[in-house]
Amino acid sequence: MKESKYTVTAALPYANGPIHIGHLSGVYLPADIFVRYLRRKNKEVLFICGSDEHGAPIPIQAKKEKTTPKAIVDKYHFLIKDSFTNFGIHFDNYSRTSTVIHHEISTSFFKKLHKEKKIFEKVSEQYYDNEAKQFLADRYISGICPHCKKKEAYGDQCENCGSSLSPEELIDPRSTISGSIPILKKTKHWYLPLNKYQNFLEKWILKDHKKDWKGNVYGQAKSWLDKGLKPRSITRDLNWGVPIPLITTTKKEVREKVLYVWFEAPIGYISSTIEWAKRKKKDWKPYWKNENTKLIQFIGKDNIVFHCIIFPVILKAYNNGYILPYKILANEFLHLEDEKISTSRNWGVWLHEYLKDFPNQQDPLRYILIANMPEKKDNNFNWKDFQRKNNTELVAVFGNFVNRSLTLIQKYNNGIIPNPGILSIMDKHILKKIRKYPENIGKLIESFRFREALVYFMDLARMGNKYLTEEEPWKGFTNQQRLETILYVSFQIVGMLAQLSELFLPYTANKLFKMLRLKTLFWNKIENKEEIICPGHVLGKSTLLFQKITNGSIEKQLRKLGKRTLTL
Ligand code: B3M
Ligand code: ZN
Repeated sequence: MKESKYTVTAALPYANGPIHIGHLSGVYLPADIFVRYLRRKNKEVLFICGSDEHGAPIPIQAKKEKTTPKAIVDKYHFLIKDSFTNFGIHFDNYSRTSTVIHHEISTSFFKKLHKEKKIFEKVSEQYYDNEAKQFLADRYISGICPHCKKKEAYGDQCENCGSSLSPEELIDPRSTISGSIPILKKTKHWYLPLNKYQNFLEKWILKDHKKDWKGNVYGQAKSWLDKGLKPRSITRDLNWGVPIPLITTTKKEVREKVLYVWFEAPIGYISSTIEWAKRKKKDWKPYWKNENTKLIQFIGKDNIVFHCIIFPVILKAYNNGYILPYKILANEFLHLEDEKISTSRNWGVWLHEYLKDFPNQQDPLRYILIANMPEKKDNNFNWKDFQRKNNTELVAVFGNFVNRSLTLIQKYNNGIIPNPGILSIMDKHILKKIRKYPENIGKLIESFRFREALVYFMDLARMGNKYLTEEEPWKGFTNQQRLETILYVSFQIVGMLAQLSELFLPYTANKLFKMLRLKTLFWNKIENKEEIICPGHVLGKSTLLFQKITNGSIEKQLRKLGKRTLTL
């Protein structure tokens, strides 16, 4: 019998551009490793994501590309979806917020909250571009950030310091459409009274054992609570998004008004689950309404307030048995060559472009992005480091050890795992150590310490490499039994490496499993098995696991940076 279920969500990426290494190491790789681990633990897990196709970023991108918002979301949805698949990230459902289901579900949330008077309407003065004849929601307005004083902060957020903003906080506001100084004009909107949920959130976040949330997530949520929550509008004057349902108001009033993207996008996790359930003819409710289900959300650090404050309030206000997130995980930012990744400046490494330049080289990128994951503070990706880690760690340690072991066993034992002879102290020590790996890696992953898990994993390869170098089985061996023992011990390491690598380096794991003629085992099997490969097992054909990365290919990437226009 399986115990509690897991609903794991990864932030819905905006379909306004391709995804880059920052997205991968911030959100999707940690989520992927965690889900791979849960699946190996034979847990019932549903991994949910989809494209966020609404909000001002979409029509803004459409204008840049001189096309329609619909053409933009269609183009990027599929590009993003393929990038995930091509990097081994397999969601149970990858949806999009433009689906009919999502429009229905998010509208029904709004309707119920409206009917039960959990939201209220208010007319207020908001910025309006008199030249473009348009209200300036969120990213349509920019100005100086009141916190870090950097120019070009948006009406909803400063990308430099990460603060969430509202348009009236901006110093010297300008319309991003015409560049003109906006005027104030009256408009009606619907508000979620977050202030009424202050006590509920304080109890849930600050008291209910939520101190186990990661520091950055807890810290941001707490600082919002400390400042005191205010009502927040959940609609926008925009003609792209989920139209607000006509309820008590006239058609004219709601024309060009849509649900605020941060109201409906998180509901997208639920609609994506419902879409999955319909496709699979399953019940979606246990994944969202069963108290034993653990909802674990992987997000970017600029999404914290929406997941810790707004989404939980929506779920609570809707009051229909929805569970609240059990854990919310956010990493810090990844920089590229010590500069902030920026799509508009073309300062990034886009996944679909990387794969064109480095075909079938997903794992080296996954490896460095896990090794440099910005778990506690911002971190950096640079191409030289990528080359160095690939050549001196993946090729020279992991690949070299596996390759040497395979060459030796083909040469001295016809590719068959031998029986061990008498074990030396070192052999015994190694065999004992190997057996601790699954449990220890599991502990690290359960506490979301992916970098340490990877370092620990690589130590196993290092240990194997060192063992072979010290034992020197290729140097004129006359004692066949000792040779067989060494090969036996080495292959216990190789086998464990294969089993564990599936979490981090799934393409390498696949190659290894083929070479070893082994299958991926559930975690309890690798935790409890005496031998990971048994004597008498016949190995398959070997190939090289990793390739060296040349100076030339790195220089090419450096030259490309910031210069090119994105090729799709
Ligand atoms: N689309 C922001 C982002 O891509 C936003 C996340 C939505 S999660 C419901 O960072
Ligand atoms: Zn700022």
